[in-house]
Amino acid sequence: LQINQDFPEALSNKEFKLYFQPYFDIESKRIVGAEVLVRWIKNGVTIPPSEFIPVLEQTRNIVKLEDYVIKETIAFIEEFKNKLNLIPLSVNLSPTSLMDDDFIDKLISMAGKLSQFINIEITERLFLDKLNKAKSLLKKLRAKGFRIYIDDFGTGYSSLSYLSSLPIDCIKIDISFVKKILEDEKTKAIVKTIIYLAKQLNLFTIAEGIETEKHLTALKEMGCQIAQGFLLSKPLPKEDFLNLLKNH
Ligand code: G
Ligand code: G
Ligand code: MN
Ligand code: NA
Repeated sequence: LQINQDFPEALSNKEFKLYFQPYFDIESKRIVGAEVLVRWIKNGVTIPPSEFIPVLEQTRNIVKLEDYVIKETIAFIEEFKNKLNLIPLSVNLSPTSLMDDDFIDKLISMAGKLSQFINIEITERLFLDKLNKAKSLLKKLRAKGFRIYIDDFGTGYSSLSYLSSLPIDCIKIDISFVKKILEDEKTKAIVKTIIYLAKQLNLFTIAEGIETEKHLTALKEMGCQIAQGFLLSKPLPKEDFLNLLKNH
């Protein structure tokens, strides 16, 4: 596999598939949204995004892939908005795509009013270089109806001093923290503090990587509202995701 060399053909062959991992309101156990996660399925073998996204990010191919993911997500919403009680879908976007003015303008025009069903997941890397440009583009997206989630919160370059000034809606607590909350008092204190801080800033929090009831209960007691993880649901292919929504 030569990731960047094989990419154009893989894209036109539709080897990239969207998976959907729902997230749940902890209190009501209702599905309140789902994260779109792309997989590369080549000759029946699934290549996870952790393998190909960082490589595609070294070139403009990442923008082409994310353009495709956005198109497919919008098509999905179009298809099911009148048939299902639709929930918002979160799409991960890399800093390269977000910093591209043409990409953003296209995203806004393609989504139109469906932007209310689309969340954009970004990582703290976006704020590393061009903080002011990042802020203004997120403001623009929010003004058009998109919601902004910070992914992998606390693992990157987060600075508490700028958190209050960012145009965002939600913080996703990284799986590396969640994994340790039952054994490590210090990690537990950090997670409690993140949740408290988010509340003070009128943001909601999603805990990622919930694998056991114990983790779920601990997060609930800390005031976290929303949970995502294998305990609740794995990332699902489209048909399985639709069945889950139908029966929900
Ligand atoms: O599903 P898995 O655990 O392998 O996902 C690994 C990572 O890939 C996650 O951090 C997820 O955010 C990221 N990811 C999945 N799809 C996309 C995408 O379309 N764009 C970007 N930038 N990241 C993605
Ligand atoms: O970085 P990002 O948050 O977008 O990554 C999401 C990734 O985490 C997906 O690849 C998904 O497969 C993975 N994931 C989701 N839930 C769990 C979980 O409960 N445990 C573990 N280990 N990974 C998870
Ligand atoms: Mn994510
Ligand atoms: Na994450």
